Amino acid sequence: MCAMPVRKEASLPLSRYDKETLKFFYETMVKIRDFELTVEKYFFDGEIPGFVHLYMGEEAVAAGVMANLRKTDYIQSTHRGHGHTIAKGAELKPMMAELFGKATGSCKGKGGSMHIADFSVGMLGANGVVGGGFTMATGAALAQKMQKTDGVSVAFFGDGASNRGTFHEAANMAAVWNLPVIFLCENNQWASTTPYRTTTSVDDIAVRAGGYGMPGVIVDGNDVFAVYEAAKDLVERARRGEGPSILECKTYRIKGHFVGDPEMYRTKQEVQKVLDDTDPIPRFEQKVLKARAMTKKELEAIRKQVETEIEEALEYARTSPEPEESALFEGLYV
Ligand SMILES: Cc1ncc(C[n+]2csc(CCOP(=O)(O)OP(=O)(O)O)c2C)c(N)n1
Repeated sequence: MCAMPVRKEASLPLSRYDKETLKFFYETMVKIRDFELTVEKYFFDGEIPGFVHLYMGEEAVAAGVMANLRKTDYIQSTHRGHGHTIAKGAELKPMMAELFGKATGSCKGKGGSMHIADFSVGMLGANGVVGGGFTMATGAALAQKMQKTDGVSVAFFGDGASNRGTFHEAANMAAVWNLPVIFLCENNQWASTTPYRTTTSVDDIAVRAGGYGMPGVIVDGNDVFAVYEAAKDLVERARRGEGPSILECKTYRIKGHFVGDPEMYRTKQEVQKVLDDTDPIPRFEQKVLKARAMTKKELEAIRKQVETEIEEALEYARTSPEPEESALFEGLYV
């Protein structure tokens, strides 16, 4: 029997959250937003090479999920990977340097935005191949199971990627082998220029969980509390050996598909409406202030500290050396 997915809302009162978790949510979301605003500027200025996809608008997903993960857990990211990398705990200096293509970057300047990785924090890689992460996260989860750790793997993916064969192959295998993997859909309503419903046969991606005999959960992905609580349940059940699941977070990307996208496929009003109504950062601020869970002063202090960190990362990246020509063939399998 195929179970239908469950829709969940945040239900814990804010008084049940400790200060550290609240700070993690805010700091992570603001860090992602500010990091990317900086990246966007320097890409337009011509200092950042390559191709850049921004995560802005989807910050609550990365922050809510990663608050449940340990450094030793694994994540597989997408082509839109800055948010995942920051939230998993990567340092900003080597990250920024990577985007600038510098020798001090986390991948020595060879990965750039779309192929950034940081194994030291369990971030196994962003990926230019849409749907390329499902099978790798499933493989990582197989390793975790065989090594008898209680670690989990999370495969982030977009709504567009859910229509690739790799999603279905990995979901089936993860279910058959009862692996500790969470398939984490960031349904941002668009796959490049294509609206969700044009290419996808169902209203909710999480419906597909039933076809593989695993639980599916749907949350408002712009509410960090809802994401956190739903991810917590699924991560804990995976750690207990109860197997894979799908969590679908309904969200929205507020910038173009890539930096420089003329965005001919949607109106400015559509984007503005999301910014006005559901942008996860002001939403968080309003909620914690209203509940007196954090003060304006505390929020301001976090913003200031993030600003400084990003300035330092930028300075580091801009003043770092380019990779040597001799490094071209290092790190290759031959
Ligand atoms: C296998 C493959 N097919 C097509 C592309 C081109 N492409 C890059 S991003 C993208 C859309 C992906 O949409 P989605 O998975 O919803 O992620 P989002 O961009 O919305 O975050 C496509 C089709 C690609 N990079 N890889």
